[in-house]
Amino acid sequence: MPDFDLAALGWNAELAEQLEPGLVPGRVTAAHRAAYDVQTEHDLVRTRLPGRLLHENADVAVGDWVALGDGLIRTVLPRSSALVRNAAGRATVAQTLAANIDVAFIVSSLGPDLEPRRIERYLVTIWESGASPEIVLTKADRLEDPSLMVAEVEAVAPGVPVHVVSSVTGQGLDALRARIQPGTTAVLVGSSGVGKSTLVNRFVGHEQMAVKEVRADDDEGQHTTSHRELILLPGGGVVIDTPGIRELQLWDASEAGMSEAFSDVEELAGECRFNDCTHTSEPGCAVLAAVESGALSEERLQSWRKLQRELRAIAVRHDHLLRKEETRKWKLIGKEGKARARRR
Ligand SMILES: Nc1nc2c(ncn2[C@@H]2O[C@H](COP(=O)(O)OP(=O)(O)OP(=O)(O)O)[C@@H](O)[C@H]2O)c(=O)[nH]1
Ligand SMILES: [Mg+2]
Ligand SMILES: [Zn+2]
Repeated sequence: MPDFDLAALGWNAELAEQLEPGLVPGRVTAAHRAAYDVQTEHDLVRTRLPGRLLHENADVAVGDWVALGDGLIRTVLPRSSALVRNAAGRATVAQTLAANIDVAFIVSSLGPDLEPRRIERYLVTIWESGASPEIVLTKADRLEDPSLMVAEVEAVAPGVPVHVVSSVTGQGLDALRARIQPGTTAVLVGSSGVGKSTLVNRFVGHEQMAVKEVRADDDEGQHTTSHRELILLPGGGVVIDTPGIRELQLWDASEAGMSEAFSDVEELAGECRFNDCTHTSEPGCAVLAAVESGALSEERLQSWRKLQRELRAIAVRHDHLLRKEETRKWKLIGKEGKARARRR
């Protein structure tokens, strides 16, 4: 008899098919510096990657389904979705924030820190991940009427549900909780101090996650949550709490994410008279016409351009790295070839 039903964490027949016989399946619930916590049918085990996978720079993230053998992670099962960013402070290194997620909540607090531009950036990455984005505006108790701010957020998130909640008064919490169905996984992302862990605690019913102590001058300072953690909620559904991130750097494969996140702008661009319209001064430009009429804000157009430029720059950097890697390989082959020639 298993002690723990993996189906509660989302284990299903499709995943079971991918499992090599003899290996033990489990889901990564926490990632530490060089160790992972994995929930199996019998235990919550602290494990790590064997040398071979470390050498291959295997990418293991919270939310991954893995197969254990002799207590070590032998394989990472194929992901249904993955939230990937360019690692902070690294030129071009992909970092998976969470894997196998169904819903990604972008958490932002209502108040002076609310930044539509930051939300746009999150949306690109989430649309790209394969999960559905939803926006959570917290600390509604601090405002008399959040409707203007909500409208501002809705304007940068076409087709994305927006929840207004308060962990203090309980406003909107039931509706939000209902979005995390049994067997599905949600991830909470957003700046530090916006109330992600407080939400998790409200859903769990006790202080599972440490939260920041209330201060008078509050908000977005020190990080409280230090590592990503996967939590099974009472009543079903899984949530991944993450440490606040200051800036989300796009990863290069965000093209599809861009067209989803900026579907309104791209739709307009499709109506321009010229196929190769640059939306700067061309006659018959539907994008410029929309800005003129006020249907599209100038800021959103600028933001679309800025993110596109960023993606192009990242693509160029990746090409460059790829070429360097190829040259290195060719040099190695060259050396081997010479050595072989000498032996002959
Ligand atoms: N007024 C008010 N304060 C809240 C609400 N939700 C959270 N807070 C407070 O905001 C502070 C930060 O909350 P946390 O839950 O630690 O924030 P976090 O997003 O998990 O932060 P990191 O772990 O650093 O990323 C705490 O002092 C909470 O008590 C809310 O709905 N209303
Ligand atoms: Mg936290
Ligand atoms: Zn145009």
